[in-house]
Amino acid sequence: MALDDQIIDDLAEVVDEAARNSEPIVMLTAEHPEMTLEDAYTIQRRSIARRIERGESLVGMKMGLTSKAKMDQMGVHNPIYGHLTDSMMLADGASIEHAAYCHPRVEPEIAFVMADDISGEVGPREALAAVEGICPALEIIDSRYKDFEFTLIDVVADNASSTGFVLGPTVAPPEWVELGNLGMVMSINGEVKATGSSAAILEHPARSLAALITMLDERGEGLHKGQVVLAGGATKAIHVHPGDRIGLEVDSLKMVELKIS
Ligand code: OOG
Ligand code: MG
Repeated sequence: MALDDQIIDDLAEVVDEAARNSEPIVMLTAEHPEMTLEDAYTIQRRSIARRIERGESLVGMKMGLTSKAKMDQMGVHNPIYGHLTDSMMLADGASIEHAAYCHPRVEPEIAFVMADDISGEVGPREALAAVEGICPALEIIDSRYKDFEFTLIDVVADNASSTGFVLGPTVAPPEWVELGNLGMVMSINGEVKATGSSAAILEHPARSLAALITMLDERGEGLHKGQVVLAGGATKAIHVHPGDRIGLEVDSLKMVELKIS
């Protein structure tokens, strides 16, 4: 670690407060250019610990930057992960207030629900064996950085821009569907805004799940039964506005919806 423990604690408070108040901040690396990726993940974990101290609970994890579209949008080449708490979970069809966010964007995703605990350096097949089902999901990301100016390290410290997510109603066992190539169509007010395939997610969403479990293992951690994992956006993120009704249709799965007021 490059940063002093006290600085890591202070920065965890900065990102936590920014997320809590939806208040944009200057990227952390501007003042701390020596910050490493490992420091950033420690800041992320400490910011989540603060949320848990306030009564939130950990419900799962998200992968980010798992598709070429997202990597290009961010100008990076490595997947990252973030933590999901119960306060980020929205009901299918829920309405959220645009004014409560900094600059919210939405992404079409596939989510896994875990049937078993799993940890270690695993491959996609092994990862999939621990899955109970999959669902279509919309993720709302809301980077807390001013003017979208940040490095990969800043995004990791900011919990990979995690803000909210909606899971679709259907949880189908993975062997029932062609998980590696499901068509995905995201529309806003009935107009198609993004189309893609689950193949865009590291070529197969199970590879994203395996990559997450393997990255968590570096910290001696793993996934637990019942946890949700967002595999990452299949297309680039789309800005949302008041009055938007966002829908995602994924082949073989039911639709998931979110409204913005
Ligand atoms: C980082 C979060 C990326 C995804 O699905 O790729 C992400 C960002 O774009 O702000 O959630
Ligand atoms: Mg995402």
